[in-house]
Amino acid sequence: MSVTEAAEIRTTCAYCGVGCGIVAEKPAGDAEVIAVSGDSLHPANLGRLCSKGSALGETVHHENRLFYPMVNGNRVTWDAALTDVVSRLQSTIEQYGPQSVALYGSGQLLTEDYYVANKLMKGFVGSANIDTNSRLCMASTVAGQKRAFGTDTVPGCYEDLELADCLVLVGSNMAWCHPVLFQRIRAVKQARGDQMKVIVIDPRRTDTCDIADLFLPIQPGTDSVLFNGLLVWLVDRNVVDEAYIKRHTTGFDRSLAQARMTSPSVAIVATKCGLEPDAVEAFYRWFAENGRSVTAWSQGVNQSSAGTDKVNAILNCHLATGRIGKPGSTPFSLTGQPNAMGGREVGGLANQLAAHLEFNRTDDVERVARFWQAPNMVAAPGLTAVEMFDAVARGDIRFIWIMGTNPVVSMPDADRVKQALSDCPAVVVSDCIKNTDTADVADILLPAAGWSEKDGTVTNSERRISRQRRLRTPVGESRPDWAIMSEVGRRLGYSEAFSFQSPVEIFREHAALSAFENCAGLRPRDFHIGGLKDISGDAYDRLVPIQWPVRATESVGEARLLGDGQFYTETGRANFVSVSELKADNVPDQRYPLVLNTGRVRDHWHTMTRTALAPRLNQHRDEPFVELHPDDAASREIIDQSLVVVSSQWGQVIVRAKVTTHQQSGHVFVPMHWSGQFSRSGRVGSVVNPVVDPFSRQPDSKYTPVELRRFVPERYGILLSRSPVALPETEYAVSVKSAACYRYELAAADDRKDGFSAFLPEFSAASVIEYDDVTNGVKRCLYLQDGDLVAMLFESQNYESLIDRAGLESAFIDDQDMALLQWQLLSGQPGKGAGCQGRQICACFGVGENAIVSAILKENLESVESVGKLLKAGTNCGSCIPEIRQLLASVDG
Ligand SMILES: Nc1nc2c(c(=O)[nH]1)N[C@H]1C(S)=C(S)[C@@H](COP(=O)(O)OP(=O)(O)OC[C@H]3O[C@@H](n4cnc5c(=O)[nH]c(N)nc54)[C@H](O)[C@@H]3O)O[C@H]1N2
Ligand SMILES: Nc1nc2c(c(=O)[nH]1)N[C@H]1C(S)=C(S)[C@@H](COP(=O)(O)OP(=O)(O)OC[C@H]3O[C@@H](n4cnc5c(=O)[nH]c(N)nc54)[C@H](O)[C@@H]3O)O[C@H]1N2
Ligand code: SF4
Ligand SMILES: [Mo]
Repeated sequence: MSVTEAAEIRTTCAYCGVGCGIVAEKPAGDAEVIAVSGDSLHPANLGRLCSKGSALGETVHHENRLFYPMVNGNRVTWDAALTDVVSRLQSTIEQYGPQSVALYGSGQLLTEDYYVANKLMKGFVGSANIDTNSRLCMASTVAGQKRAFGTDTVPGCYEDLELADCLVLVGSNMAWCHPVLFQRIRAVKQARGDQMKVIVIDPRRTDTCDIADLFLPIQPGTDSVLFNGLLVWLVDRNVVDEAYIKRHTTGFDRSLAQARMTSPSVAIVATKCGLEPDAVEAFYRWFAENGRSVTAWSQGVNQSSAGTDKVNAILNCHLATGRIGKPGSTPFSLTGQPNAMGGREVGGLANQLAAHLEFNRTDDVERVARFWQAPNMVAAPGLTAVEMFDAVARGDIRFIWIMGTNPVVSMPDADRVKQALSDCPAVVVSDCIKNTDTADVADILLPAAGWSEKDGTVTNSERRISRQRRLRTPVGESRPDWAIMSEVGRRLGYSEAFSFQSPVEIFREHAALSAFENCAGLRPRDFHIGGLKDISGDAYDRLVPIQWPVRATESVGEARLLGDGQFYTETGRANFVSVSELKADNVPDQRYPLVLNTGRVRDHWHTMTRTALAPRLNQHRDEPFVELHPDDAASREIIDQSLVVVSSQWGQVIVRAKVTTHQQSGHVFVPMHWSGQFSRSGRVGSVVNPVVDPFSRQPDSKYTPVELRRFVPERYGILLSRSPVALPETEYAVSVKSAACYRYELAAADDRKDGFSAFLPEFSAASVIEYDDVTNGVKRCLYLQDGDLVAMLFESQNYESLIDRAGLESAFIDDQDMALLQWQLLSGQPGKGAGCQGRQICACFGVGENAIVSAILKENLESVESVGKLLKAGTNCGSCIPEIRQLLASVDG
């Protein structure tokens, strides 16, 4: 029996770079829910899953799927759509040259998709304008590692984070963004206690601090000063490995001299970074004392106008101590997307060639051209993401194909990106989802097969290649991305180069290229999976997770690299890179005095095209928000839960205030997730500045000067509807899918007499029962069709007087006694059912804040374990343990 015929299929999670293995039950026929569990055999997760991974099977149903190709909003055949793509591509190139076309891809494509995209553009279309959302994500790490190691190598593996005696987490909210890896570390930390020091460096107190011995609430952007200070400290206390520096590196003296300029003493570092000197010293001491030190980082480092320098400031400290690629002793970059690493292997960025070959290395361009037999091989790098959309805005790029990413939401200065795409003569979007902010401005929509429907490979943060396996046939007419691009390649006349009929054929070619002229005499390359270049279809089917390099057929992969001090530079030595201080040209001023930081929440994935389909993932944070310090709130008369306008010179959003001391005064945080599909005015990309790092060209999504002001509506509303409705065109509108219905949170600036019902054309045919409750100023409306409740609308001038949402939602759950329901609703009683559960804490078992607090009070619970025993909360994926701990503390206090 082949792997895909089995009742259970092993595959890989669609979300983060931890790359957890999943066991999925093969769905019967057209089933819209797939049962998934953690794969106990997968080395990344050993059976664990986080809240998002556990809910993956609930996001594969047909809601909002793009079933067939569309041109200008009309359904067409595949043949017509591809004819259109090819003719627009060819005529654009004929008229304006290959530089006038571009492809913008994604770290969520499979390696096989990505390989074909890169080959098509760089070898055959003849344009290096292929960049990906990894530019917004990993580019600074790629640039920093190349500067230091001569290649983009992640030297360590997950086990190193467990083995470390000193674990430094910089700009990483691992508890929410790499939750299973965080659970692994938590388990070790619990067992080892003080033997293992964990340091978290982040401007805000995140849930990751839950396992921290030391939290450094750093001033944003100043990480280089802190790590330069560490280098100085290590040298002054003789903790550096002089033999290693001498034998394996260059540039040490210059970098040290530079570090002494920015960071001469702990006192000066503390002042510049906004930290307590004692805390800085404790960090330095722990790093110095523990040979087994790992520094792991993510977007607080990469997404910065000084991102590449931050990476090198970190790498300098590891080079100085020889702590590279050794057990429990290494720098470690956490990749974000499931295949961010795979994208780097195939050369998905505009300044890379495939298989870690380089534009600026002798003969590499010619080498790739020869391997591909490419007629139009590019010779120089193309435009990077921000430059690419600028070129679209200028009209220099006139054809763009966007695949597996949603730039109208995720790019900085996103309104400009939206406008540029609206004006662009040819925009092709490949996505599984029909309505996204980017699909809305496309001319041609191509339906892509989704996670459960396609075969291929992905590579996680620790270089581990895992199979994603198809669980069922693609829905509608959707096709895998590699197949769509191969067909375009053939239609362009390159039938042999794009003759791929299955992913394994692409994988073999990719593996062969990695080994092509990759040997000692020719300056070898780190990325080598030549051992897999002749893999059979059957072996590919059964491939077990393996860490590259895989140089020989019998190889089992390598957990660690660079441990021998041999690097991939011209000289074989690693480079220290001199790092100066961030000179931002874009700092807060009187008009925009606050710093906007953006990032992620626990249960949503990026632009929410998939996570918003799972009711349980919508409960943890259900509306776009801004977190701000009580002082910043007070000085602007902003109260918790009120609506706030966050504005910058680029744009504005309206979001709900969350006043918290976890945020420092002067900084605010807004999640990146809410798009125009789920909110009228929560798309924060429109506020974010488009400044980029000079080396990596990665935008700085963590630092935009903004101002906040109150938004005081005349009227608030909640609409609950059995089926989804178009987002009402009011100033504030947010949709939330719950288990029983769709909820819309509304607010409007004008107090029209007819209220929100004017915005709801969907219910014009329904019969309406209205009740104006003058005692508390709430107007209630029930919409009935054929005696069935289809929607309820509650409106008031006072937000607080709108009643409990969870109670109301339960009115849609089962067959209702309509008379009783009408009485309950019109009299302001919540419907029967769960009652108010409060904020959802545990997404796995659906346990709300109120249930946990009342259990803590009633049963005198004192530990996370006792809450778990009673309510099951926190006992599956563990992502909510920090929040349970906070509830225990708050009840206790
Ligand atoms: N739940 C969830 N998980 C995800 C994703 C998701 O969308 N949702 N996306 C995945 C992807 S693609 C990525 S790239 C990763 C991102 O994973 P992370 O990088 O962990 O997540 P972010 O929230 O973007 O930012 C991390 C932290 O950087 C901090 N920070 C901001 N400025 C600075 C600074 O100047 N210095 C320091 N030291 N810290 C700073 C922020 O306050 C934030 O807490 O997550 C992956 N995992
Ligand atoms: N303000 C702010 N902006 C940010 C960030 C931030 O921290 N702050 N982080 C940045 C980072 S690190 C990242 S990685 C980006 C992520 O941002 P995006 O990549 O724009 O976000 P996603 O929602 O993941 O978009 C993926 C799209 O691909 C579709 N899709 C899923 N599977 C497939 C498939 O197999 N084929 C095809 N063709 N389509 C598919 C999904 O439906 C979705 O529309 O955002 C960046 N933007
Ligand atoms: S940590 Fe969660 S989101 Fe990331 S791969 Fe594992 S299950 Fe998926
Ligand atoms: Mo990312």
